[in-house]
Amino acid sequence: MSQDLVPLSPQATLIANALRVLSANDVGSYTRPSPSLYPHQWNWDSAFVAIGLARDRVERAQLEIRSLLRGQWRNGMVPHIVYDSGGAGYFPDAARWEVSLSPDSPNDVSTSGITQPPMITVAVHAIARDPQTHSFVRWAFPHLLQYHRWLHRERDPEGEGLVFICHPWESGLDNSPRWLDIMSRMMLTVRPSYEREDNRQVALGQRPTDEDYDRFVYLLDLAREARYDSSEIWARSPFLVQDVLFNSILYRADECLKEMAVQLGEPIAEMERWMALSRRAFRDKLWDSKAELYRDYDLRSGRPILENTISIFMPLYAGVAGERETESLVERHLRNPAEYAADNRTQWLVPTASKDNHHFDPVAYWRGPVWVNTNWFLIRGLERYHYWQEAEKIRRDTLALVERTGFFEYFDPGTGAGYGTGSFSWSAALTLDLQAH
Ligand code: 2M8
Repeated sequence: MSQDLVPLSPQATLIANALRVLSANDVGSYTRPSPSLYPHQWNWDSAFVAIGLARDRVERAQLEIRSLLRGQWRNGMVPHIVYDSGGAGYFPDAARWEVSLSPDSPNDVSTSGITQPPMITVAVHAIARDPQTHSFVRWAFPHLLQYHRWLHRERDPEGEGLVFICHPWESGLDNSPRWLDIMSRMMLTVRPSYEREDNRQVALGQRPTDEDYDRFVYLLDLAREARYDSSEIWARSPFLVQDVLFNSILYRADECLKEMAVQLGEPIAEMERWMALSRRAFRDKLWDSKAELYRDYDLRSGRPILENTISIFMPLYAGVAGERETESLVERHLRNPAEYAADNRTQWLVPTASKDNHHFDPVAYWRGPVWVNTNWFLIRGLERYHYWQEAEKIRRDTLALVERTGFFEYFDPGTGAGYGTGSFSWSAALTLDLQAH
Protein backbone atom coordinates (compact mmCIF):
# COMPACT_ATOMS: atom_id res chain seq x y z
CA MET A 1 0.00 0.00 0.00
CA SER A 2 1.45 3.40 -0.91
CA GLN A 3 1.91 5.78 1.98
CA ASP A 4 -0.62 8.22 0.49
CA LEU A 5 -3.42 5.74 0.97
CA VAL A 6 -2.94 5.18 4.69
CA PRO A 7 -6.13 6.58 6.27
CA LEU A 8 -5.63 9.46 8.65
CA SER A 9 -6.43 8.95 12.33
CA PRO A 10 -9.47 10.92 13.58
CA GLN A 11 -7.04 13.21 15.37
CA ALA A 12 -4.98 13.88 12.23
CA THR A 13 -8.19 14.45 10.24
CA LEU A 14 -9.38 17.02 12.77
CA ILE A 15 -6.05 18.84 12.57
CA ALA A 16 -6.10 18.77 8.77
CA ASN A 17 -9.67 20.11 8.73
CA ALA A 18 -8.81 22.89 11.18
CA LEU A 19 -5.84 23.92 9.05
CA ARG A 20 -8.07 23.87 5.97
CA VAL A 21 -10.49 26.34 7.60
CA LEU A 22 -7.64 28.63 8.58
CA SER A 23 -6.11 28.64 5.14
CA ALA A 24 -9.48 29.23 3.48
CA ASN A 25 -9.96 32.29 5.72
CA ASP A 26 -6.37 33.47 5.19
CA VAL A 27 -6.31 36.56 3.01
CA GLY A 28 -2.50 36.74 2.86
CA SER A 29 -1.36 38.70 5.87
CA TYR A 30 -4.23 37.97 8.24
CA THR A 31 -7.07 35.52 8.81
CA ARG A 32 -10.70 36.56 8.67
CA PRO A 33 -12.81 35.29 11.53
CA SER A 34 -15.11 33.70 8.93
CA PRO A 35 -15.51 33.77 5.16
CA SER A 36 -18.39 36.27 4.93
CA LEU A 37 -19.96 37.31 8.26
CA TYR A 38 -16.73 38.92 9.51
CA PRO A 39 -14.71 39.99 6.44
CA HIS A 40 -12.00 42.07 8.20
CA GLN A 41 -9.28 41.58 10.81
CA TRP A 42 -10.52 41.33 14.39
CA ASN A 43 -8.19 41.88 17.32
CA TRP A 44 -8.69 38.90 19.63
CA ASP A 45 -9.71 36.60 16.76
CA SER A 46 -6.27 37.11 15.21
CA ALA A 47 -4.66 36.46 18.58
CA PHE A 48 -6.52 33.13 18.88
CA VAL A 49 -5.48 32.28 15.33
CA ALA A 50 -1.86 33.03 16.20
CA ILE A 51 -2.08 30.86 19.34
CA GLY A 52 -3.24 27.93 17.17
CA LEU A 53 -0.67 28.57 14.44
CA ALA A 54 2.14 28.98 16.98
CA ARG A 55 1.91 25.21 17.46
CA ASP A 56 3.56 24.46 14.14
CA ARG A 57 3.13 27.34 11.69
CA VAL A 58 5.03 29.85 13.76
CA GLU A 59 6.10 32.00 10.79
CA ARG A 60 2.47 32.51 9.80
CA ALA A 61 1.53 33.24 13.43
CA GLN A 62 4.05 36.10 13.46
CA LEU A 63 2.58 37.56 10.29
CA GLU A 64 -0.89 37.55 11.87
CA ILE A 65 0.40 39.69 14.74
CA ARG A 66 2.45 42.02 12.55
CA SER A 67 -0.62 42.60 10.48
CA LEU A 68 -2.80 43.38 13.52
CA LEU A 69 -0.23 45.82 14.85
CA ARG A 70 -0.37 47.80 11.60
CA GLY A 71 -3.58 49.18 13.08
CA GLN A 72 -2.07 50.22 16.44
CA TRP A 73 -2.88 53.81 17.37
CA ARG A 74 -0.24 56.38 18.31
CA ASN A 75 -1.44 56.29 21.93
CA GLY A 76 -0.90 52.51 22.03
CA MET A 77 -4.46 51.25 21.58
CA VAL A 78 -4.84 48.16 19.42
CA PRO A 79 -8.27 48.55 17.78
CA HIS A 80 -10.90 45.85 17.75
CA ILE A 81 -11.15 45.84 13.94
CA VAL A 82 -8.51 46.58 11.31
CA TYR A 83 -10.48 47.03 8.10
CA ASP A 84 -9.68 45.58 4.76
CA SER A 85 -9.82 48.45 2.27
CA GLY A 86 -12.74 50.64 3.30
CA GLY A 87 -14.63 48.03 5.23
CA ALA A 88 -17.20 46.79 2.73
CA GLY A 89 -19.50 43.89 3.61
CA TYR A 90 -19.85 44.59 7.31
CA PHE A 91 -21.72 47.01 9.49
CA PRO A 92 -20.27 49.20 10.94
CA ASP A 93 -17.86 50.03 8.14
CA ALA A 94 -14.75 52.16 8.65
CA ALA A 95 -16.54 55.41 7.70
CA ARG A 96 -18.97 55.07 10.61
CA TRP A 97 -16.07 55.26 13.07
CA GLU A 98 -14.42 58.28 11.43
CA VAL A 99 -11.34 57.66 13.52
CA SER A 100 -9.47 60.55 11.88
CA LEU A 101 -11.30 62.72 14.45
CA SER A 102 -8.74 61.44 16.96
CA PRO A 103 -5.16 62.74 16.74
CA ASP A 104 -4.08 59.25 17.86
CA SER A 105 -5.51 57.22 14.97
CA PRO A 106 -3.16 55.87 12.30
CA ASN A 107 -2.99 57.70 8.94
CA ASP A 108 -2.82 54.91 6.47
CA VAL A 109 -4.88 52.08 7.99
CA SER A 110 -8.67 52.02 8.57
CA THR A 111 -9.67 50.84 12.01
CA SER A 112 -12.45 50.94 14.57
CA GLY A 113 -12.08 53.27 17.57
CA ILE A 114 -12.38 50.83 20.48
CA THR A 115 -10.40 47.80 21.62
CA GLN A 116 -10.90 44.14 22.60
CA PRO A 117 -9.40 41.88 25.30
CA PRO A 118 -5.58 41.98 24.94
CA MET A 119 -5.09 38.37 23.86
CA ILE A 120 -2.42 39.65 21.46
CA THR A 121 0.14 39.57 24.28
CA VAL A 122 -0.78 35.99 25.16
CA ALA A 123 -0.36 35.12 21.48
CA VAL A 124 3.11 36.69 21.26
CA HIS A 125 4.03 34.81 24.44
CA ALA A 126 2.91 31.55 22.76
CA ILE A 127 5.03 32.41 19.71
CA ALA A 128 7.98 33.16 22.02
CA ARG A 129 8.11 29.46 23.04
CA ASP A 130 10.07 28.99 19.81
CA PRO A 131 13.61 30.38 20.33
CA GLN A 132 13.83 31.14 16.58
CA THR A 133 11.32 33.95 17.09
CA HIS A 134 13.57 36.03 19.33
CA SER A 135 13.90 38.98 16.94
CA PHE A 136 10.13 39.03 16.35
CA VAL A 137 9.50 39.10 20.11
CA ARG A 138 12.05 41.89 20.50
CA TRP A 139 10.20 43.83 17.79
CA ALA A 140 6.72 43.18 19.24
CA PHE A 141 7.57 43.88 22.89
CA PRO A 142 7.55 47.74 22.80
CA HIS A 143 4.26 47.71 20.87
CA LEU A 144 2.68 45.49 23.52
CA LEU A 145 4.13 47.53 26.36
CA GLN A 146 2.65 50.67 24.85
CA TYR A 147 -0.75 48.95 24.53
CA HIS A 148 -0.68 47.81 28.17
CA ARG A 149 0.35 51.28 29.32
CA TRP A 150 -2.58 52.75 27.41
CA LEU A 151 -4.99 50.27 29.02
CA HIS A 152 -3.74 50.86 32.54
CA ARG A 153 -3.47 54.63 32.14
CA GLU A 154 -6.53 55.54 30.06
CA ARG A 155 -8.91 52.85 31.21
CA ASP A 156 -8.08 52.86 34.91
CA PRO A 157 -8.02 56.60 35.65
CA GLU A 158 -8.35 56.08 39.40
CA GLY A 159 -5.56 53.51 39.58
CA GLU A 160 -7.78 50.80 41.05
CA GLY A 161 -6.15 47.87 39.27
CA LEU A 162 -9.20 47.30 37.06
CA VAL A 163 -9.70 48.75 33.59
CA PHE A 164 -13.08 49.72 32.21
CA ILE A 165 -14.64 48.87 28.88
CA CYS A 166 -16.94 51.36 27.18
CA HIS A 167 -18.81 49.14 24.72
CA PRO A 168 -20.15 45.56 24.74
CA TRP A 169 -18.01 45.00 21.61
CA GLU A 170 -14.92 45.64 23.73
CA SER A 171 -15.83 42.69 25.93
CA GLY A 172 -15.80 40.24 23.02
CA LEU A 173 -18.99 38.75 24.55
CA ASP A 174 -21.21 41.42 23.01
CA ASN A 175 -24.59 39.94 23.68
CA SER A 176 -23.96 38.68 27.18
CA PRO A 177 -26.88 38.98 29.64
CA ARG A 178 -24.46 41.02 31.76
CA TRP A 179 -25.06 44.10 29.61
CA LEU A 180 -28.85 43.96 29.55
CA ASP A 181 -29.52 45.98 32.68
CA ILE A 182 -27.31 48.87 31.52
CA MET A 183 -28.73 48.72 28.02
CA SER A 184 -32.30 48.75 29.32
CA ARG A 185 -31.51 51.97 31.18
CA MET A 186 -30.29 53.61 27.97
CA MET A 187 -33.42 55.43 26.79
CA LEU A 188 -32.79 56.43 23.20
CA THR A 189 -34.86 59.39 22.12
CA VAL A 190 -33.86 58.97 18.47
CA ARG A 191 -33.12 55.63 16.87
CA PRO A 192 -29.67 55.83 15.21
CA SER A 193 -29.83 55.37 11.49
CA TYR A 194 -27.95 52.38 10.05
CA GLU A 195 -28.50 49.07 8.31
CA ARG A 196 -27.38 45.76 9.75
CA GLU A 197 -25.55 43.22 7.60
CA ASP A 198 -25.22 40.35 10.08
CA ASN A 199 -28.87 39.28 10.16
CA ARG A 200 -28.89 38.74 6.39
CA GLN A 201 -26.51 35.88 6.96
CA VAL A 202 -27.50 34.40 10.32
CA ALA A 203 -30.99 33.73 11.73
CA LEU A 204 -32.04 36.61 13.98
CA GLY A 205 -32.70 34.28 16.96
CA GLN A 206 -28.98 33.52 17.00
CA ARG A 207 -27.90 37.19 16.84
CA PRO A 208 -28.50 40.32 18.97
CA THR A 209 -31.93 41.97 18.63
CA ASP A 210 -32.47 45.27 16.78
CA GLU A 211 -32.96 47.02 20.15
CA ASP A 212 -29.54 45.77 21.29
CA TYR A 213 -27.99 46.89 18.01
CA ASP A 214 -29.48 50.37 18.40
CA ARG A 215 -27.63 50.61 21.69
CA PHE A 216 -24.39 49.26 20.24
CA VAL A 217 -24.58 51.93 17.53
CA TYR A 218 -25.54 54.64 20.02
CA LEU A 219 -22.40 53.83 22.05
CA LEU A 220 -20.27 53.80 18.90
CA ASP A 221 -21.60 57.23 17.91
CA LEU A 222 -20.97 58.52 21.43
CA ALA A 223 -17.34 57.34 21.39
CA ARG A 224 -16.89 58.98 17.98
CA GLU A 225 -18.35 62.26 19.26
CA ALA A 226 -15.89 62.04 22.14
CA ARG A 227 -13.12 61.65 19.52
CA TYR A 228 -12.18 58.41 21.23
CA ASP A 229 -10.76 60.34 24.15
CA SER A 230 -11.01 58.02 27.18
CA SER A 231 -11.53 60.84 29.69
CA GLU A 232 -14.38 62.24 27.61
CA ILE A 233 -15.92 58.77 27.34
CA TRP A 234 -15.45 58.32 31.10
CA ALA A 235 -17.36 61.55 31.65
CA ARG A 236 -20.23 60.85 29.26
CA SER A 237 -20.81 57.18 28.54
CA PRO A 238 -23.68 55.25 30.16
CA PHE A 239 -21.67 52.07 29.58
CA LEU A 240 -18.57 51.92 31.83
CA VAL A 241 -17.88 48.44 33.11
CA GLN A 242 -15.06 46.73 34.94
CA ASP A 243 -15.48 43.44 33.14
CA VAL A 244 -14.23 40.26 34.84
CA LEU A 245 -13.23 38.56 31.58
CA PHE A 246 -11.40 41.58 30.13
CA ASN A 247 -9.53 42.17 33.38
CA SER A 248 -8.68 38.47 33.74
CA ILE A 249 -7.20 38.46 30.25
CA LEU A 250 -5.34 41.69 30.98
CA TYR A 251 -3.85 40.15 34.13
CA ARG A 252 -2.72 37.07 32.18
CA ALA A 253 -1.38 39.39 29.46
CA ASP A 254 0.55 41.44 32.06
CA GLU A 255 2.02 38.19 33.34
CA CYS A 256 3.04 37.16 29.78
CA LEU A 257 4.51 40.62 29.18
CA LYS A 258 6.53 40.33 32.36
CA GLU A 259 7.88 36.92 31.35
CA MET A 260 8.90 38.28 27.96
CA ALA A 261 10.53 41.29 29.64
CA VAL A 262 12.62 38.90 31.73
CA GLN A 263 13.68 37.02 28.59
CA LEU A 264 14.61 40.28 26.89
CA GLY A 265 16.38 41.79 29.88
CA GLU A 266 13.82 44.59 30.24
CA PRO A 267 12.58 46.03 33.58
CA ILE A 268 9.56 44.35 35.17
CA ALA A 269 8.63 46.62 38.10
CA GLU A 270 5.83 48.29 36.14
CA MET A 271 4.11 44.97 35.37
CA GLU A 272 4.51 43.80 38.93
CA ARG A 273 2.83 46.96 40.15
CA TRP A 274 -0.11 46.53 37.76
CA MET A 275 -0.53 42.91 38.79
CA ALA A 276 -0.38 43.54 42.53
CA LEU A 277 -3.06 46.22 42.28
CA SER A 278 -5.21 44.04 40.14
CA ARG A 279 -4.97 40.96 42.43
CA ARG A 280 -6.20 43.12 45.30
CA ALA A 281 -9.08 44.52 43.27
CA PHE A 282 -10.24 41.07 42.14
CA ARG A 283 -10.30 40.03 45.79
CA ASP A 284 -11.80 43.17 47.34
CA LYS A 285 -14.08 44.46 44.61
CA LEU A 286 -15.08 41.73 42.18
CA TRP A 287 -15.53 38.73 44.49
CA ASP A 288 -19.06 38.35 45.87
CA SER A 289 -18.56 36.32 49.01
CA LYS A 290 -22.25 35.56 49.44
CA ALA A 291 -22.94 34.19 45.98
CA GLU A 292 -19.33 32.93 45.86
CA LEU A 293 -18.56 34.13 42.38
CA TYR A 294 -16.87 37.02 40.59
CA ARG A 295 -19.04 39.87 39.35
CA ASP A 296 -18.48 42.66 36.84
CA TYR A 297 -18.85 46.17 38.20
CA ASP A 298 -21.04 48.85 36.64
CA LEU A 299 -19.16 52.09 37.32
CA ARG A 300 -22.07 54.27 36.27
CA SER A 301 -24.58 52.91 38.75
CA GLY A 302 -21.88 52.06 41.30
CA ARG A 303 -23.19 48.50 41.60
CA PRO A 304 -22.02 45.00 40.78
CA ILE A 305 -23.76 43.31 37.83
CA LEU A 306 -25.81 40.39 39.06
CA GLU A 307 -25.91 38.03 36.06
CA ASN A 308 -24.32 34.61 36.48
CA THR A 309 -22.47 33.78 33.23
CA ILE A 310 -19.32 31.91 32.23
CA SER A 311 -17.28 35.01 33.08
CA ILE A 312 -17.48 34.10 36.76
CA PHE A 313 -14.76 31.48 36.13
CA MET A 314 -12.31 33.66 34.21
CA PRO A 315 -10.15 34.69 37.18
CA LEU A 316 -9.03 31.03 37.12
CA TYR A 317 -7.48 31.71 33.71
CA ALA A 318 -5.72 34.73 35.18
CA GLY A 319 -4.59 32.82 38.24
CA VAL A 320 -5.89 35.51 40.60
CA ALA A 321 -8.41 33.34 42.45
CA GLY A 322 -7.44 32.21 45.94
CA GLU A 323 -7.85 28.63 47.17
CA ARG A 324 -11.22 29.25 48.80
CA GLU A 325 -12.59 31.12 45.78
CA THR A 326 -11.42 28.39 43.41
CA GLU A 327 -13.04 25.67 45.46
CA SER A 328 -16.36 27.54 45.51
CA LEU A 329 -16.27 28.21 41.78
CA VAL A 330 -15.73 24.54 41.03
CA GLU A 331 -17.92 22.96 43.73
CA ARG A 332 -20.80 25.37 43.85
CA HIS A 333 -21.01 26.43 40.21
CA LEU A 334 -19.05 24.32 37.69
CA ARG A 335 -20.18 20.98 39.14
CA ASN A 336 -23.74 22.18 39.70
CA PRO A 337 -26.21 20.80 37.11
CA ALA A 338 -28.60 23.68 37.83
CA GLU A 339 -25.86 26.03 36.58
CA TYR A 340 -23.04 24.70 34.35
CA ALA A 341 -22.70 20.91 34.76
CA ALA A 342 -24.33 18.56 32.23
CA ASP A 343 -27.90 17.39 32.79
CA ASN A 344 -30.80 16.53 30.51
CA ARG A 345 -30.99 20.13 29.24
CA THR A 346 -27.33 20.59 28.43
CA GLN A 347 -25.12 17.66 27.55
CA TRP A 348 -22.26 19.66 26.08
CA LEU A 349 -19.92 21.63 28.31
CA VAL A 350 -19.83 24.55 29.05
CA PRO A 351 -22.84 26.85 28.46
CA THR A 352 -21.91 30.55 28.33
CA ALA A 353 -24.64 31.49 30.79
CA SER A 354 -25.82 29.65 33.85
CA LYS A 355 -28.97 27.61 33.26
CA ASP A 356 -30.61 29.30 36.20
CA ASN A 357 -30.06 32.73 34.65
CA HIS A 358 -33.46 33.78 33.32
CA HIS A 359 -31.81 35.08 30.14
CA PHE A 360 -30.30 31.67 29.43
CA ASP A 361 -31.02 30.71 25.82
CA PRO A 362 -29.26 27.75 24.16
CA VAL A 363 -29.50 29.38 20.73
CA ALA A 364 -28.80 33.07 21.24
CA TYR A 365 -25.36 34.50 20.72
CA TRP A 366 -23.40 34.60 24.02
CA ARG A 367 -26.50 33.83 26.14
CA GLY A 368 -26.02 30.10 26.55
CA PRO A 369 -24.37 28.40 23.55
CA VAL A 370 -20.98 26.73 23.98
CA TRP A 371 -18.05 28.65 22.46
CA VAL A 372 -14.62 27.17 21.84
CA ASN A 373 -12.77 30.20 23.22
CA THR A 374 -14.61 30.36 26.55
CA ASN A 375 -14.06 26.59 26.96
CA TRP A 376 -10.39 27.13 26.18
CA PHE A 377 -10.11 29.81 28.91
CA LEU A 378 -11.76 27.51 31.38
CA ILE A 379 -9.58 24.52 30.47
CA ARG A 380 -6.39 26.55 30.83
CA GLY A 381 -7.67 28.01 34.11
CA LEU A 382 -8.60 24.64 35.60
CA GLU A 383 -5.22 23.24 34.58
CA ARG A 384 -3.57 26.14 36.33
CA TYR A 385 -5.29 25.11 39.56
CA HIS A 386 -4.62 21.39 38.97
CA TYR A 387 -8.24 20.44 38.39
CA TRP A 388 -6.99 18.03 35.73
CA GLN A 389 -10.12 15.89 35.46
CA GLU A 390 -12.48 18.80 34.98
CA ALA A 391 -10.14 20.37 32.44
CA GLU A 392 -9.81 17.12 30.50
CA LYS A 393 -13.57 16.57 30.43
CA ILE A 394 -14.14 20.03 28.91
CA ARG A 395 -11.24 19.55 26.48
CA ARG A 396 -12.71 16.25 25.24
CA ASP A 397 -16.19 17.72 24.93
CA THR A 398 -14.86 20.66 22.93
CA LEU A 399 -12.91 18.45 20.54
CA ALA A 400 -15.84 16.02 20.17
CA LEU A 401 -18.16 18.91 19.39
CA VAL A 402 -16.03 20.35 16.56
CA GLU A 403 -15.27 16.88 15.24
CA ARG A 404 -18.94 15.95 15.06
CA THR A 405 -20.49 19.29 14.10
CA GLY A 406 -17.71 21.25 12.36
CA PHE A 407 -15.95 24.51 13.20
CA PHE A 408 -19.03 26.55 13.95
CA GLU A 409 -19.00 29.84 15.76
CA TYR A 410 -21.10 28.49 18.65
CA PHE A 411 -23.00 25.36 19.58
CA ASP A 412 -26.24 24.37 21.22
CA PRO A 413 -25.30 22.96 24.64
CA GLY A 414 -28.33 20.63 24.46
CA THR A 415 -28.13 19.16 20.97
CA GLY A 416 -24.61 20.08 19.89
CA ALA A 417 -26.02 21.79 16.75
CA GLY A 418 -23.76 24.46 15.22
CA TYR A 419 -24.91 28.09 15.07
CA GLY A 420 -23.76 31.47 13.77
CA THR A 421 -21.25 31.18 10.96
CA GLY A 422 -19.52 27.96 9.89
CA SER A 423 -15.75 27.73 9.16
CA PHE A 424 -15.06 29.99 12.11
CA SER A 425 -11.36 30.69 12.52
CA TRP A 426 -10.94 30.69 16.30
CA SER A 427 -12.90 27.43 16.65
CA ALA A 428 -10.35 25.89 14.25
CA ALA A 429 -7.28 27.59 15.73
CA LEU A 430 -8.02 26.75 19.35
CA THR A 431 -8.75 23.17 18.30
CA LEU A 432 -5.14 23.04 17.13
CA ASP A 433 -3.98 24.32 20.50
CA LEU A 434 -6.22 21.93 22.48
CA GLN A 435 -5.19 19.03 20.30
CA ALA A 436 -1.53 19.70 21.06
CA HIS A 437 -2.16 19.05 24.75
C1 2M8 B 1 -18.46 39.23 17.42
O1 2M8 B 1 -18.48 40.65 17.49
C2 2M8 B 1 -18.70 41.48 16.34
C3 2M8 B 1 -18.48 42.91 16.77
O2 2M8 B 1 -17.14 43.07 17.14
C4 2M8 B 1 -20.11 41.32 15.77
O3 2M8 B 1 -20.99 40.78 16.43
O4 2M8 B 1 -20.30 41.77 14.63
C5 2M8 B 1 -17.98 38.73 18.77
O5 2M8 B 1 -18.20 37.36 18.92
C6 2M8 B 1 -16.51 39.09 18.97
O6 2M8 B 1 -16.00 38.50 20.13
C7 2M8 B 1 -15.67 38.62 17.78
O7 2M8 B 1 -14.37 39.12 17.93
C8 2M8 B 1 -16.25 39.11 16.44
C9 2M8 B 1 -15.56 38.45 15.25
O8 2M8 B 1 -15.52 37.06 15.40
O9 2M8 B 1 -17.64 38.76 16.36
